[in-house]
Amino acid sequence: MSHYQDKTVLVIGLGVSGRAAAELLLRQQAKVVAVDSGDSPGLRESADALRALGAVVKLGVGGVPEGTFDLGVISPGVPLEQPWIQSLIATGLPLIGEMELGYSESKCLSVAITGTDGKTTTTRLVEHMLRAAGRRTIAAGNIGLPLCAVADQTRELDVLVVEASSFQLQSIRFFRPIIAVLTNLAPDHLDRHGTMEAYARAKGRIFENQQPFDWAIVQLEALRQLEAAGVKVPSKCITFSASDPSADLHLDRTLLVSRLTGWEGPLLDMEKCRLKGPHNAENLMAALAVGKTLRLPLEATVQAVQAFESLAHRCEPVREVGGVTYINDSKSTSLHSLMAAIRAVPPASEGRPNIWLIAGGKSKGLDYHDAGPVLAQRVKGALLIGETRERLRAAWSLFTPCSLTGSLLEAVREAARRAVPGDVVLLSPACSSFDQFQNYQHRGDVFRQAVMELADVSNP
Ligand code: UMA
Repeated sequence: MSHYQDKTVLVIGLGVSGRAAAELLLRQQAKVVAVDSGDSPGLRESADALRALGAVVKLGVGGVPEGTFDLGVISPGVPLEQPWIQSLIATGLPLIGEMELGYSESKCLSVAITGTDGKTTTTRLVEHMLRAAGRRTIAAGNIGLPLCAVADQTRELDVLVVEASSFQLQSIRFFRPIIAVLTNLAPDHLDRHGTMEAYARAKGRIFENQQPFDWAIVQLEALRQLEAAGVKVPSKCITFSASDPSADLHLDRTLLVSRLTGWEGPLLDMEKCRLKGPHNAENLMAALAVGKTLRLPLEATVQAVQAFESLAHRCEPVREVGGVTYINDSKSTSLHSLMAAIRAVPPASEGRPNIWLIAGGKSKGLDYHDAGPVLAQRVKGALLIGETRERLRAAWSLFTPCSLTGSLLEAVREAARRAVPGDVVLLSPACSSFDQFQNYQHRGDVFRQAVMELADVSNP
C-alpha cells in the first residue's frame, strides 16, 4: 500500500509542478483536490485531464477550499507568505512542496544544485559528466521537469540531479541530497523573500538535512554569506571561487586548480573549454567537485565538461553581423548575472568599452546601482526596455549613456545602428520577462529572431 492511498491531498497551483504532483498522487490512489487561482484555457485543459483521472479541480480559487485534508502540496510559484496559505498552515495541515513530494517517492541518490546564477548550467554539466562516465541519470526540478514527473523512473537511475530554487527549498521537509551545491548568492527574488538574509536562509536549506558524511560544494563567498545569515552546513565542505585563491578549487589565470589533499594541482584549462568567463569557471569547478565526490575518473569528467556547449539564452552567441557580435543572455534576471555576462565578453584590444547592453523588464525588487563601475568600464551605451527602464536609467546614467526604447525589437535595431566592428550587442536584461514576454525563452527567441533579420551589409 502506498503512503498516500486513501489520503485526501490538497494540491495548490496547477502549473507543471502541480499537475505532476496531482498525477503522482492519483497513481498512488490518493483523493486529490486541486486548486488554482487562475482560470485560463490551458488550466481548463489540465483540469479536465485531472478530472478524468479522478481529481476534484477548482479554478479561480484564491483561498482555502471546503473540506478536510491530510496533506497539502504547494507549487513553487505560489507564495507561502499569502494570508490564506498561512491560515492553512495554522490549522496544523502538513504542507510540503512538489519537490519534497517527488523526493519522498524517489528511489536513488540525489545531487542537488542551487544558487542565484549558474544552477541550470551546473545541473546540465553534472548530468552530462555523469552520463559520460556511464552513470544512469536524469536532471529534474527547477530546470523544468518536476521531480514528481520522474519519481517513478528513479528506481532505474544511479543518481537524480536536482536543480533546486529558493522557492522549492522553502517547502522541503526531509529533502536530503548526498551532494548539495551552492553556486553563488546575490540579491534575487527579493519581491518574494523580502530580505537578502531570508533569501540566503531559503537557499541554505539545501544543506539542512545533510549528514556529516554528505558533501557540500559551495562558492567560498556564498559560504561566508550563509555563515552571516546564521546557516550551518553540517556536511563535509569543498569550496570553490574564481576570485578568492584561498578556496579549495580556484582560478589561476586560465587554470582551474585544486588544493584538496590527494587532488592537488591543475584540473582543467579554461582555454580548452567551450564555456567562457569567470562565472563558468565556477560552474565547472562545482561540477568537477561533484565528479570527485562521486569518484568519477577525472580524465573522463574533464573531457566531458570541456566539450560542453553553453545553453540557449545564457551568454549564447547568436550571430556576427558586419563585425558586431550579438549575444543572447535572456536568462539573466539579476544584476549578478548581468555583471557575469559583461565580464564574460572579451574586452576590446585597446581597453575601450565595446558593449551595447540591452536591459530591462519586470522588476524583482532589486537595487540596480551596484552595476555602475562595471558599466562604466565596459558598456558603450545601454538601451533600456520594459517596466524598469526608467529606474535603470536613474541608476545607470551616471556610468554609461542610457536610452529608453519602446521594445526589444527597437532596441536591437538601434544597437545595430550604433555599433561598429569589434562591438558586442548583449541582451542581458537583469529583470524578469513577464512584463512583455511569456518567459525568458520567449524573450530570447524574439531577440534571436530580430538579430537574424538584421541585414548583413558586409555580406549581402
Ligand atoms: N498560482 C496560484 N496561486 C498563486 C500563484 C500561482 O494558484 O498564488 C498558480 C498559477 O495560476 C499557475 C500555477 O500556480 O497556474 C503556476 O505554478 P508555478 O508558478 O509553481 O509554476 P510551474 O509551472 O509549476 O513551474 C514551477 C517553477 N516555477 C516557479 O518557480 C515560478 C518552474 O521554474 C520549474 O521549472 C517547474 O515548477 C518544474 O519544477 C521556473 C522559474 O521561473 C523556470 N523558476 C524561478 C527561477 O528559476 O528563478 C524560481
